[in-house]
Amino acid sequence: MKILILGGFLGSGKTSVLLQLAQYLVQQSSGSSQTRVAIIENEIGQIGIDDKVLRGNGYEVREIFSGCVCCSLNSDLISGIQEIKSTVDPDWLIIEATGVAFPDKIAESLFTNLGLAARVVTIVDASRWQRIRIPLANLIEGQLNDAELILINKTDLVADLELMAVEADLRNLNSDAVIYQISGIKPMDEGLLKEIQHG
Ligand SMILES: Nc1nc2c(ncn2[C@@H]2O[C@H](COP(=O)(O)OP(=O)(O)OP(=O)(O)O)[C@@H](O)[C@H]2O)c(=O)[nH]1
Ligand SMILES: [Mg+2]
Repeated sequence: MKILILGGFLGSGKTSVLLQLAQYLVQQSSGSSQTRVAIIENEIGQIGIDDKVLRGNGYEVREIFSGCVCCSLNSDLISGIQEIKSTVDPDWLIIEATGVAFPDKIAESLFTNLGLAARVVTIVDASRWQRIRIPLANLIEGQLNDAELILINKTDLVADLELMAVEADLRNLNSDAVIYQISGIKPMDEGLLKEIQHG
């Protein structure tokens, strides 16, 4: 079971990316062996995904609700993941973290509690970056920790010069990650989807 954690601030585009990625992974299935993708929506408030749409498309959907960001959310997640592993045991598990979670902490907790390795992909809303960068510095910077991929989203809403500034800022905060610019409302580049698939 390959595990991917999608992190990023509220409304940054996690669900938009997740749906495209899940669809891509299912479509990559070869011959008789269908690639099975399970999704965990670790939401605080609204459910971002209509599970009725997803069923019948080869997805397994899991929704976990919690009012608490750190502890109870974490324990719900861990037991939810354990259950998915022992029942569905999908090829892929994609976890959409809440917009106020630290995805690296989730990865750490998965490893400590279940011995499972997870990769972190963090999505950044370019159109709101300048506004939240300083006021939410702890959260924003923490969400970039250990991200192997950073997707700068909503590039359609931002001028090139501002995008360059956002990317430079991100590069300062995480010098190891591969950074892509995307627009979650458009079809994602196949090269990027492959990169996420193969790491
Ligand atoms: N203009 C524009 N809108 C986008 C883009 N990506 C996502 N959106 C819109 O932004 C809103 C939030 O996108 P989601 O994919 O739901 O974001 P999210 O991170 O899952 O949001 P939460 O789960 O609520 O934290 C939706 O209305 C999307 O249609 C983009 O690249 N450009
Ligand atoms: Mg969402």
